Amino acid sequence: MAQFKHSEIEAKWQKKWEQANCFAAVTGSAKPKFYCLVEFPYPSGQGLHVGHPRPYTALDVIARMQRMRGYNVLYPMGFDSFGLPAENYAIQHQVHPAVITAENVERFTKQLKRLGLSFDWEREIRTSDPEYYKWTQWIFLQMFKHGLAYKKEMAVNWCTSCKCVLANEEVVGGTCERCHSEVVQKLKSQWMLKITAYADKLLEGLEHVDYIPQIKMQQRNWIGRSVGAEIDFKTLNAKSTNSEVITVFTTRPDTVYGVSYVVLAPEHPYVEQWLQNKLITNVEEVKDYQAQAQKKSDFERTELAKDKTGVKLDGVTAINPVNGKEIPIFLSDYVLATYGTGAVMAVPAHDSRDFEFAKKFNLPIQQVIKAANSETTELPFVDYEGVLINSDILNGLTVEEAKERMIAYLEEQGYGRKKVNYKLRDWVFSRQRYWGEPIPVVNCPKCGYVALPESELPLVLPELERYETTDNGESPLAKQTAWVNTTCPECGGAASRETDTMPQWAGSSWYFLRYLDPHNDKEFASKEALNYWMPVDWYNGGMEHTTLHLLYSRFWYLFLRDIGAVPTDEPYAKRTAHGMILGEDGEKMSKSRGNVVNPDDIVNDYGADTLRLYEMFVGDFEKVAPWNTRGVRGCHRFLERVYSLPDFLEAGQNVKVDADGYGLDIQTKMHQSIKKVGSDVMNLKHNTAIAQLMTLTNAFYERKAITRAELRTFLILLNPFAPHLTEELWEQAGFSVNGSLLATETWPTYDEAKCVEDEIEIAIQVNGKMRGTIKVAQTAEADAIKALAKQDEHVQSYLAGKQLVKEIYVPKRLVNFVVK
Ligand code: ANZ
Ligand code: ZN
Repeated sequence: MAQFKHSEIEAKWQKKWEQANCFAAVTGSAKPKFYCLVEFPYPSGQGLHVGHPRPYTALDVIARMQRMRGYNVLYPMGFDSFGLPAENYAIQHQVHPAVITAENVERFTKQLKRLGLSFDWEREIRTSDPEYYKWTQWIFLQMFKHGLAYKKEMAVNWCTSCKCVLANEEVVGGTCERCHSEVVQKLKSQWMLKITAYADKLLEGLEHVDYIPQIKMQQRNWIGRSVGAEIDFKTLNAKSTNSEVITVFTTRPDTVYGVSYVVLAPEHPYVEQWLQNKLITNVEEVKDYQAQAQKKSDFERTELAKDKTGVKLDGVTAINPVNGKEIPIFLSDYVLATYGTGAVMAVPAHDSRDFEFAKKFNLPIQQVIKAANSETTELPFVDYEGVLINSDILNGLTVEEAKERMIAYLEEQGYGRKKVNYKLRDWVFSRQRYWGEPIPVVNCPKCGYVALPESELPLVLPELERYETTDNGESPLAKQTAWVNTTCPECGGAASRETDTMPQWAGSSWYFLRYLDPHNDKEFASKEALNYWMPVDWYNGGMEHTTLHLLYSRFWYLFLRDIGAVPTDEPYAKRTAHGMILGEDGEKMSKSRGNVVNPDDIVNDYGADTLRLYEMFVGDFEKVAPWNTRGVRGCHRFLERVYSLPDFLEAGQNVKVDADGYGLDIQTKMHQSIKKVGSDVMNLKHNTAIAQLMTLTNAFYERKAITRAELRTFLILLNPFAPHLTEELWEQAGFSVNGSLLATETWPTYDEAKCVEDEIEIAIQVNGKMRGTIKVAQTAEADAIKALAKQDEHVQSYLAGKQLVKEIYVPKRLVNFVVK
């Protein structure tokens, strides 16, 4: 088998593509546009991971094919270059994070270029460039001016020993990732973005986009819209305070006649007031319980399986507004302070958690719904298929009818109101760190928080000596008094700059817009570029970003649309997700496990084409895939076979061909391959497209001949997967005209009629045993088939000297000769 010199070939063609600038996207071109996007990487110190090429190559294959199909393709790449690791490295080694970031970006760029990805490098962006983050700050200011950015006291993670604020990912098992000291919660005033104002729009928009179903589902669950009611439960004895009425949130107002008690979150503010007013008589018990609850996470508290705990509040009683019943009030940690009203009406007969709680505390269980489709109703009955009983005005109604009826009744009587609740919370948008976008706001003692004038953007990061947060948890910027002290843009008085910076998610919330017009210094992108390119036609990224980056960036875009800054309703028309590449042992790759594969090693040993082909062949795109060195070798061997195909050209001259120049024997396979590769790629089934090309290669090998037209089409089909080797063969075979590139060729077309297999295979049996097969035309008659079968050499040896008793023919499947 011929060996090919992959390093030479790959370097040669990468250079030619760059010289020809053949992957440049042209804004305003008359061709139809196709914007395909992959999530840009954080340029970490470890360099490219073998996981990166999987989505990059998959969309590169699509980009390359779409270009050949006549689209004006935009396939850009950039770097999400603000972030924690560079900053932590800076703290340890006293180097500016910009210096490390630049080095890492350079290494990443080299590695990416070696993979032969058809990015338009002219459009590369880095979120930490002031020319870039000028516009991140600009968008923040628009949000601030529209009341979507505000400050609020929030708990942050505080390392008691490093004396600094930690991001969630730096807290491991309740301790600091770096020094392993205890991490406590500390209240700090933080910038928040009001993403909750966009909850309904973010839900509605999902109706109009083509995202894979899991992504839509996860975003919907994350937003967590619940329709229900708030119901007011008056309390006895609490009259003298302003904590007289407990408001609960329920999605099941239909069950209100089945309420046995009310539960408050242990942190509910009324408890404090009732304690102060000495209404509660079991003070010690209550305080103990509150202290216990504080130690648990929300997750631990709401886990269904967990044993229910709680304490009854002696001295206060609630009244069910619909039937006047007096019911006890409990504290229990299964009710969260941060959701709904922090208070729940408990219906043990129809809610599992209430049921367990009622069993444990011996509380009445009052059934109010009976199953619609069965004689007996087992409690707790939590289904919606039921009919109301023991419920006065609701008796006989279905659950849905009863909900509506009860909400109307509550509103009439002034007992409550319809209410929609969301799980979604506003976005904490402050970090007390250096390596992020400064928040362009000034704090004036007279005017409050004032936006920096747009003419002062970008507000660049000042140079620092040290990058640690201050001892009281302020950003290191706070130490830069010369930078902090400024004048108020509104009143001109002395004021101070905001020293918090934006979170890592800021720059990535709009980067896909900057690619459209990356060098524009007047606007984040021109109207012309936005109108031409938006929306992104295909966006691929990790599932782990579904409820973070993907939701954040939709929020920013929907806001920009509302202020008329972008042209379409949604940023991404289509979203898909890739599975992770695991180590050879099936575990996540990590240094400590020693199962990390370095893409550079694979490119050095086997070439980029092999790596690309392997990562596309390794399995279903959306599933995880363990690394497999044998698989890599298999792909390499396939490419070696391809490299030798031109050896068959001479024999190919004797092949009988059709008008396209395809051999009559292979014509169907050629048309099928063009069709299948094209449609498989658009369905992200790159693996089966490659399998088809392997089958086609086998056919050439079996025949030991290939025609020029067959080779030509084959090279085009394989080009998106293995772009370097195919360019080389294209040139060697003389298909290149005056140095024209395969990358800019036209994708072949197929004839639907010629895709149909016009021959079928018939099995031949003698006395029920398989003795051979024959190929016949779809339309062949039974007699002709039987006659052909008898002539088969192998079959003849079983018939010789025997008496033929019977000939059985199963149409289109088999012939069976019964002999004696
Ligand atoms: C009475 C009831 C009866 C309920 C019944 C359910 C079934 P989602 O869908 O998640 O919005 N709930 C309300 N606030 C809560 C809080 N802060 N912590 C824990 N649970 C809370 O769930 C809403 C339901 O969860 C509400 O409806 C309430 O229990 C409970 F047969 O009210 B329900
Ligand atoms: Zn002022």
